[in-house]
Amino acid sequence: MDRMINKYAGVLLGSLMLSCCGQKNTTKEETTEPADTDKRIEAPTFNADSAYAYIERQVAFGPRVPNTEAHQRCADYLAGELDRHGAKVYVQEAVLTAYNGEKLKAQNIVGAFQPEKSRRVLLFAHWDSRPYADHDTDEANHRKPIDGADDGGSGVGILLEIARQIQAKAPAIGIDIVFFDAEDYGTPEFVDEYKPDTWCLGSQFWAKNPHVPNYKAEFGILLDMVGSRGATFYKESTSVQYAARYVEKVWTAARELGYGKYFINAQGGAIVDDHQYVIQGLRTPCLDIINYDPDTQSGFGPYWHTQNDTMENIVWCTDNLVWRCSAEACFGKDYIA
Ligand code: AHN
Ligand code: ZN
Repeated sequence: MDRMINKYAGVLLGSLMLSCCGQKNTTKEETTEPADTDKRIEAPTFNADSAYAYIERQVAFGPRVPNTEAHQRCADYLAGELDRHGAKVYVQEAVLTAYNGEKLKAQNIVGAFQPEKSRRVLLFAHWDSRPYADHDTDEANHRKPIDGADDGGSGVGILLEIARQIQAKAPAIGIDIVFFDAEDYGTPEFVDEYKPDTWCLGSQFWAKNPHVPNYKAEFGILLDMVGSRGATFYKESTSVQYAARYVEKVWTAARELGYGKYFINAQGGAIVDDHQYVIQGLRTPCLDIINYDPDTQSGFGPYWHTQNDTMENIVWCTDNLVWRCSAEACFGKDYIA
């Protein structure tokens, strides 16, 4: 497992590294930063067991459903971890209205690394878990919350490990890790009337009210359901439409690192997800790395929105590819160890 999770996350960090290369520096601060060089620096090492443990910790709180004690305790844990890893932490509280009128006490949790840097990359995932296993084959489970080991837990787990590595190897650019709340409280399948914009409530709020005024990032990467056995990542359509250049960097980095069988060189469907709202609200190009298979019924894993979204699926067979690809795409030659 250790070796596997390493490769997986490596793709993420790897991708991150490539994306910043070769861009013109325009602001005063940027001109003082090191220019591109040919020196290629290894992505920070990624500890698989550490990322796995971060997912386990989240799941151990119980389903992180807004307005529950498990949710609050997990929020405190996540903010504490980002702080421990050296980020400036913002906890953005908001009361958001769910599809059924319920008021959700939501918290977007932001860790800003080197907040003084003007060149920034945004890494994000949702941290809440779905209150309904409404895709479960057993109807009796439809109103039960899910563990969300993969759906929520995995992206956050990888990003916490990335946070730990950022602290260890301070990159030359600023990085913001954002954990969005209330992503997964969207209109359940057992409700007939479809209401638009009921998913991604936390990111919708943040995109209108970023944690700092005039927040800007060069690009963003969303991790959603990135930890399960046999995950495949197609080029999500909205990502291709608005962030094609970064999609290419991530998928190229993955291919070059030998993970082409996970990062499929083909377009998948458009998915309503947090990146869409960040793209719309902030005009920041964002891409969604999401486990998606066009040949399955829902497009997502068989455990998706069921009682089976548990730690058992988190085997990291896809190695650390998400981490390494993103690091290479994002930090690239700008990454200074
Ligand atoms: C919808 O199913 C509408 N969006 C997928 C976004 C999602 C839900 N990601 C995780 N859970
Ligand atoms: Zn979900």
